[in-house]
Amino acid sequence: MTENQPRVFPPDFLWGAATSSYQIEGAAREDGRTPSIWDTFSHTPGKVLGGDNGDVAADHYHRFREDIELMSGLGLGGYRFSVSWSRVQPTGRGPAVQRGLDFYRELVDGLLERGIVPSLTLFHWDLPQELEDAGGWPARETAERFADYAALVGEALGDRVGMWSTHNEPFCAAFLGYGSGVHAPGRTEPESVLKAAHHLNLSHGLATQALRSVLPKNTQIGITFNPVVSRPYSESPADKDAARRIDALQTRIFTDPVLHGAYPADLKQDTARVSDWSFLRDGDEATIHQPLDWLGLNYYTPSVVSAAADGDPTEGADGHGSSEHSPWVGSADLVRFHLAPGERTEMGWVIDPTGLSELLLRFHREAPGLPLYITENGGAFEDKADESGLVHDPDRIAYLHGHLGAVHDAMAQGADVRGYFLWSLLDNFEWAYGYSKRFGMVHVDFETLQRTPKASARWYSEVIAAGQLPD
Ligand code: GCO
Repeated sequence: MTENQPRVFPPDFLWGAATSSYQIEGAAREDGRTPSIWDTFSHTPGKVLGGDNGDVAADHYHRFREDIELMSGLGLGGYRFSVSWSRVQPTGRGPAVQRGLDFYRELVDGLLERGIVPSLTLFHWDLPQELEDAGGWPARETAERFADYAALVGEALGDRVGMWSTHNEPFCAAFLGYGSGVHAPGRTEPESVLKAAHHLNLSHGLATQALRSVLPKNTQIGITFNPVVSRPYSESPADKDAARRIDALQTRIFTDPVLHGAYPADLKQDTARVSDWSFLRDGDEATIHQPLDWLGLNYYTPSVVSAAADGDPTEGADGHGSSEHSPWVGSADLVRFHLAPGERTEMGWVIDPTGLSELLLRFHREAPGLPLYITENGGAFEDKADESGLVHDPDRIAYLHGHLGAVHDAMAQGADVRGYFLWSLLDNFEWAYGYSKRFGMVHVDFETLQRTPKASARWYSEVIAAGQLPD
């Protein structure tokens, strides 16, 4: 793109917004829904800031029609949501609960009536507690139960949903749930992390096969990752190797088997102290390596990594580049995360759109011909409302402007990017941070549950209508 040329997006570019079931639905015990691991975790004292939980959240379960009107009013072309497994299959086994499926049928029909493309994610971390009690993702059987669940949802919604994702960020489910313990179920077992990662991969392959057997042939099936943009703190060999380790542990542990059909050798070497990988059975990698129709990439911030000097505090990460004092698995004594200089969001994540271009171009090269979607990108900022209740959020607008510019840059270099889902449609339950961090382009008053579009929603709506970025 030469200077001063408008940054125009293709007319069929899918402009969307994203949410997830536990973060917005509420209705935690209605119509047959049973506790997920996030219900258990959020009700465990000390696990979530302020003791917040998703019992009510944004009450999307009861207000989804209002939310669809909001989306339509903003001119959104797509809505990425996830299905609550324990709402549609309460024990994680056996028959589906029709009232649970009916909610998603009504949601999808409402979206289609408004010309909004539903993008369905089967799993966004809210595992039925009963399956966790039986071992959770470290247990191979959970992968098999996931395939059954996928078939149930596929049979119920396959006639009206064309875009499916098996998982959202399996890294977080495995590493933060079973390693650092900052996410549900809050376990800190190094080998369980690797078993969970593998069984999440295996469940993706099994579920993709199950979906292919019940869905119309032209259905688009993908998966969503939050690959690390892992940058060495210096050019030293030790720091470069630390960046490689994190790339293996956070990204290639998922993308290599899914995209290329084998786990990376360096990962197995790096984790040999923790596991002999005997949980990996013959044929598993071939099962994981199912043909994909699209790849979802979530991006917020890059990571800066160095070798841990002696006595460095062991630092982990929350999956998006910031560091929290929590043990890594397999490399805890080998890497240190640094918070890069620069402006940062309320999450402490440095704002650096170049990482998004880098990520898109990496997978454009690594998986040529595979359509890419940014399935999450956005920022938490300290929102202030004026006397009329309108939130003026120039920081969020600047964040979105910069990152959409990075998307356009990558597309100008050949990346086949088909759409962008802003995180998030609504302020919502931000996991261990509870409701203290607001990512929504629509403000939610969690007392009254009133929705009020922020200035960023109007800005995004104008970008969608124009099909191009303002200068
Ligand atoms: C993730 C999850 C979202 C988060 C968002 C902000 O990417 O971690 O998919 O549920 O809320 O990313 O952290």
